[in-house]
Amino acid sequence: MEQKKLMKLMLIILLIVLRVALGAMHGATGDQAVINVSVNNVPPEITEVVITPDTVSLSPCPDTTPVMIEVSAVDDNGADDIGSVELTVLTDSVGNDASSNLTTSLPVVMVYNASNGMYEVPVYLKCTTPSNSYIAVVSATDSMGASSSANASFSVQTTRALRIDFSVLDFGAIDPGNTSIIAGDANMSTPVAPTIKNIGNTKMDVGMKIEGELFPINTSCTLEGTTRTLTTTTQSFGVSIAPGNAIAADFKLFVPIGTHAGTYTGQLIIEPVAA
Ligand SMILES: [Ca+2]
Ligand SMILES: [Ca+2]
Repeated sequence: MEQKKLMKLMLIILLIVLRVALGAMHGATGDQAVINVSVNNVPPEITEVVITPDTVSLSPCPDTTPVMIEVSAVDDNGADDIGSVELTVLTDSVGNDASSNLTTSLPVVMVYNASNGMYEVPVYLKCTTPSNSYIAVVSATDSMGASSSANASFSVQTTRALRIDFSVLDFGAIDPGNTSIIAGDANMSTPVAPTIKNIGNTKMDVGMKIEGELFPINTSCTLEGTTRTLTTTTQSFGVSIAPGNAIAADFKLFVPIGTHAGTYTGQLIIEPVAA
């Protein structure tokens, strides 16, 4: 019995102690302070610019040639703070504006590709883009208008190419001792009047030769005032045709006295050569 009384007494004492403790807590007084921080905006950073291919071989005119530009960019305010990534400038190796060689005007907005995490855009070079090295400048801008830029270079190789608008030179029926003339023009859509066009990206001269039975009948061609008698060996004319330009090709055929009656055919081979 004595032990039970003692237990009861201890329990009562414990409850009193607890109440006192709780009472003390209810009566506690604290204080408070405002936490303040301003997070700065930092501009995006372009970590990589990749141009593919870095050495471009142009397709002959009128085709254009694609060049892919890819950019990696980060922003310490979060990837979603990057508002836009653009191709802003294209210059040649000495810093002159070269954007007129593109089929689209600058700036060109680049598109985010989730599969490789890069911003990318294909641009198209005109067929007359000169052989040179070029610098592409790209710029990344964030939601607050802060931006940074970076660049990469690529080179364009020389493409020497020509096209003619005629598939046949028909000199007709001629008596021995006579001459037949086919006059050319500078219009690529008139095949009866032969035209040669430079469809490459560099100045070019023209080389010509003939093959077949036509030789040794005297056939000649005149380009820009220079006449060459055609043989089975390629000869150049010493002309300089600018990229995209077309010139007339005048042909003349002379049938010498003593030529047997019959049909004579040959093949005219025309190729671009360095001007
Ligand atoms: Ca930012
Ligand atoms: Ca023509």
